[in-house]
Amino acid sequence: MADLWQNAMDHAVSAARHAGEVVREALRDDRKQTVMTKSSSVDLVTQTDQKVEKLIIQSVKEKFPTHSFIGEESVSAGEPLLLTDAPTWIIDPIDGTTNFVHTFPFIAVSIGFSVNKQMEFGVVYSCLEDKMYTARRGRGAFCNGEPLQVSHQEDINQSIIAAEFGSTRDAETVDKIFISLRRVLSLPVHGIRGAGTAAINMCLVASGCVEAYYEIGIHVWDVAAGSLIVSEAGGVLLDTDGGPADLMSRRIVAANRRIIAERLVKEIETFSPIRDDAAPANQ
Ligand code: LIP
Repeated sequence: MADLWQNAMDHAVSAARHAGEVVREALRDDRKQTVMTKSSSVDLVTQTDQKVEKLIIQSVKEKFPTHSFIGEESVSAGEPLLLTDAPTWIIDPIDGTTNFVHTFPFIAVSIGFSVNKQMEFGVVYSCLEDKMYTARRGRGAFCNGEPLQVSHQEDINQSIIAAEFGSTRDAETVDKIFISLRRVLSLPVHGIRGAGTAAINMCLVASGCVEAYYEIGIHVWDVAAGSLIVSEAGGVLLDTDGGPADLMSRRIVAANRRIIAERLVKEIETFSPIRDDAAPANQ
């Protein structure tokens, strides 16, 4: 069976690389992308998101016809968001769609793969950096074939933390986001950064570039692949309430060390978006 998952991972890398070519070509095309919105006026989607997801799923179905899929744009179009024990591809065709629309240069294709609800491999391709991040369960994490190792820093006051503002703009949520940011900044930390894509933020943790990343409001497709890349690079994953990470909870803390993760959790004003496995279709 391990050979089969390796075959599947090799296909995921090839599909992500091809998807990256489609993304770069779309960026070079002067014709204005039609930008649509989903859950809010700032939750963006384009035809390229939809085209890339279709290309990935179609290519996988040809090789692995019995496998299941959870794709951001398929779910948005009404497909059920159901993670079963079946081999399941968890796909964000363009993680950082807002970056894509504004040509802000951090755009990722994220492909996670789970069996029996356990991540078996994760692939994140940072299209404009040409960085292919990969991890297979129990076999380490890599960027363009070079091993990844999280930072050894254990003092949060000597750390950089990645955070995002998300795409929810109601006053209550915005207030909680800023309460967390103010508390973290005032620890103090060396800095707060955000790539604008959960997947690349998690790869930055895995690469040792930042000590931790947290966010509330992400979806399973944003973090599935990155979660394995972080853990295989020696990092830890928690829920923002300090409990065990739950990829369906829409909350994540990814850190280099548990001491950093637990210290960060103390500063986060956590809240509970509707879970991915509880949301009606088209959410
Ligand atoms: C994005 C996430 C990011 C979050 C954005 C958006 P998308 O995913 O990667 O962490 O802050 O609001 O959800 O929508 O670009 O695939």
